[in-house]
Amino acid sequence: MKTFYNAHHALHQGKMEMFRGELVPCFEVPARQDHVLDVLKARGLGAIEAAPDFPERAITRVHAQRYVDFLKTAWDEWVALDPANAQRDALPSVWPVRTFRSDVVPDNFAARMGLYSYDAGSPLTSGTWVASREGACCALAAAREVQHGARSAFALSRPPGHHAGADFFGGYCFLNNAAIAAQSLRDAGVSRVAVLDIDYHHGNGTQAIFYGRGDVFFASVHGDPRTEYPFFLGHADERGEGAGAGCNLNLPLPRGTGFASWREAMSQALRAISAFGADALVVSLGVDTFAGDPISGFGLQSADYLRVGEDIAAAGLPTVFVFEGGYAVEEIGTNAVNVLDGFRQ
Ligand code: SP5
Ligand code: ZN
Repeated sequence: MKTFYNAHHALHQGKMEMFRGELVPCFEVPARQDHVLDVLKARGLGAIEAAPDFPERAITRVHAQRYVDFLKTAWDEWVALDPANAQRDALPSVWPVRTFRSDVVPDNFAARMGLYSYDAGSPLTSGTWVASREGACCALAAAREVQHGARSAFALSRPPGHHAGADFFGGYCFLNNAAIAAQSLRDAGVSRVAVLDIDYHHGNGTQAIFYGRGDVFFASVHGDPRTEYPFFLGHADERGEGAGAGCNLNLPLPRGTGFASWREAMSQALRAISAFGADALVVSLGVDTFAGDPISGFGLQSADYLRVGEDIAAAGLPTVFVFEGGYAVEEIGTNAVNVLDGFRQ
């Protein structure tokens, strides 16, 4: 399987995220991608290439133009507020929740940070736009590979993507790489696309992007949002709306769930994807389901990820893997590559 990796990922390097009233060091660090790349090379899973460039319109098929324009200039605006800002990342601190308007774009930079985000855990840095844009290119290249007949391809990138919506960032995510890949497959003529999200956290951004559509099915296995991030979406009764009614499947599981129950839920998701009649599959591949993950609560072991890959392969669909979360940095390479290795058997 060919891998397209993000050659510019390290330009996005957040310093601190807000947690329980304190700024703590970011969990989403550059070493994550580097470790996966090292293991990929060591295990010889196929060609590894930097992503080619794609036009911005592939991104704005999924994301609002005004949001993309904001991301492009946000760092320069942040530094223009105060030259000392060059030494610290930008974090939002005010949001337009219920009863506020979001149709009028404020002039104030801090207000726009809030308009286009939903948490204070996702620092925007000097290289966020360049790294995120390159990540979208990785996803687009992997999708094109599959569209041209490959059985699978892997987009290895950070920052991750599945929490980013059409016009907001959050959950360490800025551009929704999985959604961009899925949309590019649709635009290339693939009639029905499914996204299987197996990151520990619900893929709220991906769900929201496709919620009203009947051409892209979204299925997710994740920590129950009653207790787990992102808290405000990901419940079982969210089944899609309008043309998308019945095209969204959430399988929330309690904190502490082990591989046997988790695997049964993923099988259920794969059966639903098969019943939908998908012609291609995009997998949001997070490995924060690992027992040793520092911010998550499932109990998967490294060897279990081989079975995960085998189960996905058994669906028999052309498959684009898109890297998402996973914060046990030492094991992240083994766990992610095990999925790809299991798939190829
Ligand atoms: C892509 C992805 O996996 N995003 C996850 C975003 C989670 N953000 C909230 C993290 C809360 C950190 N909790 C720290 C617990 C330390 N003991
Ligand atoms: Zn996650």
